[in-house]
Amino acid sequence: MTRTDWTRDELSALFDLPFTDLVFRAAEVHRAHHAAGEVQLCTLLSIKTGGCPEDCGYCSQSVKADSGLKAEKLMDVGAVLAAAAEAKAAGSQRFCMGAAWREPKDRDMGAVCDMVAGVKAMGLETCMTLGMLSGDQARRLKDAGLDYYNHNIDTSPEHYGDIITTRTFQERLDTLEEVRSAGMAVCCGGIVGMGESREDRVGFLHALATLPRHPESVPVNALVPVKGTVLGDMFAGERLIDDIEFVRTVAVARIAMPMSMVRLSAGRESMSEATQALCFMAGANSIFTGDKLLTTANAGDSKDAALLAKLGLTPMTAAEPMRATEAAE
Ligand code: SAM
Ligand code: DTB
Ligand code: SF4
Repeated sequence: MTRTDWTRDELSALFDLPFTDLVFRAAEVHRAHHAAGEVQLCTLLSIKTGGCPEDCGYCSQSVKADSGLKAEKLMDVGAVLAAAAEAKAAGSQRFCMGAAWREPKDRDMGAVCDMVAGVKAMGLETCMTLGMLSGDQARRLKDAGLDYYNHNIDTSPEHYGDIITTRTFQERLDTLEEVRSAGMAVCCGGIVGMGESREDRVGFLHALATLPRHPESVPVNALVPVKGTVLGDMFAGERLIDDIEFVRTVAVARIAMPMSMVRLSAGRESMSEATQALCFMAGANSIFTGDKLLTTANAGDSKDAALLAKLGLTPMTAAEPMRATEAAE
């Protein structure tokens, strides 16, 4: 039975373990619940870029950011499906579509649902991240064939207001509940390296690990400092998070949420191969592939293939079907 009653003290004690003990424990948990030699490959596409009314301090796509990004319209369904076909050909298992919206407008739902249905018909897992959802929108996405909805809590409840002021932590939880009620799997994680304390990282993982059901996917992003964003400018040229502390965060996520896929997400571009290898050792078993995340650069397929080959890891082919959900039942 997967535990959802973790205390902050317990997670804090895990963080405090000697590093090799922590990684060893995380590796044990990883091996007990997953094929430890396999890594899930996911591809991202920004289906609607820029011009977002929210003020997330890390994001290049906020209207408040001076990142030079030009606001675009929602992509055509055909162009999205062409990108999905490319991702599939490159070996990706999941196709994640992101839109720079506070929430989708009902007039966009038809096109968005067509995208979901088209990508699903190619045999890819479907994921979308469109901001807040109403219950009705969540059900429409589910009916169209959406497998996963990504909606990050980003940081601890206490630190949230320092990063984003245009919505509350509770509003994130409300959308997650709508996603669950509609019967979709949840992808929910956050960002480290935003000037948060160790306690905030504990609080962030605690919030995830005490949800009524653990998210099936937990993306752990390292802040990509984008010029013109509040956080990008604040931390320009600084080391955002110590590599060892990043690996600790991955390890604690793995131990606290044994069934979940833990995704080494944004920030891999600036991470050494050795740090990424430690993350895989500590239980990360999913990455974003391709040469672009949403608006910033990513490692690229050939670099990733070389890294996986060097480490003797293989791309996951069969979906791990909603493990965390099954375990909670
Ligand atoms: N607008 C939707 C929302 O915020 O829910 C979806 C798109 S948003 C770009 C998806 C996630 O990407 C954010 O929740 C955040 O965790 C992550 N993200 C955005 N910019 C980032 C950055 N510069 N570095 C690391 N992660 C970032
Ligand atoms: C997530 O946690 N990370 C992805 C995905 N979910 C949507 C997005 C990362 C974005 C990184 C910054 C950018 O490229 O704009
Ligand atoms: Fe908008 Fe999402 Fe970026 Fe926040 S993270 S500004 S909601 S696109």
